[in-house]
Amino acid sequence: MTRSNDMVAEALREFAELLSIAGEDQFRVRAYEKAARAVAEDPVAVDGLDEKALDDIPGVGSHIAAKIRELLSTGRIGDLDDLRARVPAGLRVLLDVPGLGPRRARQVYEELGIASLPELLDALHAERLRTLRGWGPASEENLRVAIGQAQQAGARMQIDVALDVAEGLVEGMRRCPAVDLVTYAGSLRRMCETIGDIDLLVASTRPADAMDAFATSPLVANVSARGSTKCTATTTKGVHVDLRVVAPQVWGAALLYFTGSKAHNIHLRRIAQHLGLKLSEYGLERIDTSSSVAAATEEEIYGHLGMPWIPPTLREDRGEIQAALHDDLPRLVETKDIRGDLHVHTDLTDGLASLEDMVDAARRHRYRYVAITDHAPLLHMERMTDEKALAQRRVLRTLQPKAGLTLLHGSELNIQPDGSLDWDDEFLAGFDVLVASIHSHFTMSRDEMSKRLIRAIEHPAVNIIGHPTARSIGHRPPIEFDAEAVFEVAARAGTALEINSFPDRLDLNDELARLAQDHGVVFAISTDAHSTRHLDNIRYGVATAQRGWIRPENVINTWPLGKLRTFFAKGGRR
Ligand code: DGT
Ligand code: CA
Ligand code: CA
Ligand code: ZN
Repeated sequence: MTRSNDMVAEALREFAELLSIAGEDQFRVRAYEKAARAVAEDPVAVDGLDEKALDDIPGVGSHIAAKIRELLSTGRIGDLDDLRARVPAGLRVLLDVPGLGPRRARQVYEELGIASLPELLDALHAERLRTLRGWGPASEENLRVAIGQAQQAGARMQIDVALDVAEGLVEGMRRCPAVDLVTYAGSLRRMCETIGDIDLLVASTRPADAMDAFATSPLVANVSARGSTKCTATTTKGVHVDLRVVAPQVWGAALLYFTGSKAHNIHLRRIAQHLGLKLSEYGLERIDTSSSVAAATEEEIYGHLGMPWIPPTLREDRGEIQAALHDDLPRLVETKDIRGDLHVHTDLTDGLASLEDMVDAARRHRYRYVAITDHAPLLHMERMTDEKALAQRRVLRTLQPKAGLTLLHGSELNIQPDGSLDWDDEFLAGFDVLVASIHSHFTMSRDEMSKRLIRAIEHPAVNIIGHPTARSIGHRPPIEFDAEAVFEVAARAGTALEINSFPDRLDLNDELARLAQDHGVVFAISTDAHSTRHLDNIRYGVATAQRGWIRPENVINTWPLGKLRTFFAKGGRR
């Protein structure tokens, strides 16, 4: 018998748990729990039933029957997506962890302040989860197994998980005397939005010693294959690693090869052939005499192919090779160009840290300015009010004299299905900066969705559209709209589009950002921080911008404050 019932029951249970996290009415929560049990225990397979028959299952009302029918025919429940989208960003990434579940995700978030996957994996590894109420060594082990199984199933990693592991491995290898050079290559060096496996590259004249150091590293759990220069292993956090050891004199050729992308490599090889050269992981050599032309550094190899060094974030064969040949590579925005974060939450709504702590953290980043943008009232579960917003503004003003950076008071508004926003125009005018985002109703016609976005973009108080496509990597597809039309309006209206740095968002993504830049759009690279640690995520937003060929002058938070304030005024006064 089919177990569509299990799938449905699971979704209903998640619905109940998210309603409970959102602080919704207990009757509604219990109605979903009851329906989940009823479906799980019903001997009849639900996937053959129509709405009427579903309604007849004891414990399932007409409202929930309609949701079940929606799930069975479309594979999703729109309201469940909305509910997931409304949970705090840091908690959201925990909800996606296999084997954790909403209740425990919230417990970990609230009691340990864990708001990212690397932090969760650290806690699991340090056996800190078992100290929580209701947990023990067995539940830690179950979680470890569930995460490991998901990884074996070919699931790609979030970039922050991969980078955390890779940086630990590189640091460890650097301490080994047999290691001359070490770095990570592959999709991680290109800063792709998700990572299949980590490719670690080492230059050494004593490969066996270097491989021993890797195999016995405390971060490596299990070596599955070992040759004389190649090794495949799994780390203690369940991450797959390919290690290659090469001679120092071919470092550049190997780094180029193993960084990829494959398409970039193939295009380079074609160019080499036209020049009578052969490019491989061992170097660039002449086809006729097989004598080596270059191998030690990437710069030399690119140089002999007639181009400057190409940054790894561009190596996707999306025009970077032609641009390099014409010495026309874009200057790319870098993390050091970023002067402030324009999307930050505090514990006034769903953040973990206080206003004071977030301001301190922004100062530690040596920012010149930071915008505090807590959620607005229409995201009901956050219970924002006019009074709370004004009180926060007063506190912000009292912190200003000793802050060491400019504190901007903002908010993250909710774009309604018709494009309208929270608060009236007079109240909105009191903010220094406003982000407007879509947090619900992700499925509308392309035409209606475009109108919705355009209305928000054209609002005179809106400065930035937050996470414009509202996607959640691996979970929710981007919303559909006429990108070119929307970008044209954004460019004309003086509304920036966000490149959200959250590892499961990266929104706009690289390709859309590039298209937007071509239409004259400017960007805010922001973290959407819900904890002090999240401010570090800026590197993922910057990398996404680089992959979209974004130049620093088109990123508003590289601008000095005066220019930024003029932009925020949108031609009027603010
Ligand atoms: P991933 O791991 O799926 O996120 O993506 P990559 O790009 O890290 O791919 P991976 O780990 O399979 O290989 C690492 C690099 O090695 C890849 O970016 C380019 C290079 N490479 C692998 N296989 C080939 C190949 O058949 N031809 C060429 N030209 N390069 C390859
Ligand atoms: Ca890889
Ligand atoms: Ca690999
Ligand atoms: Zn936000």
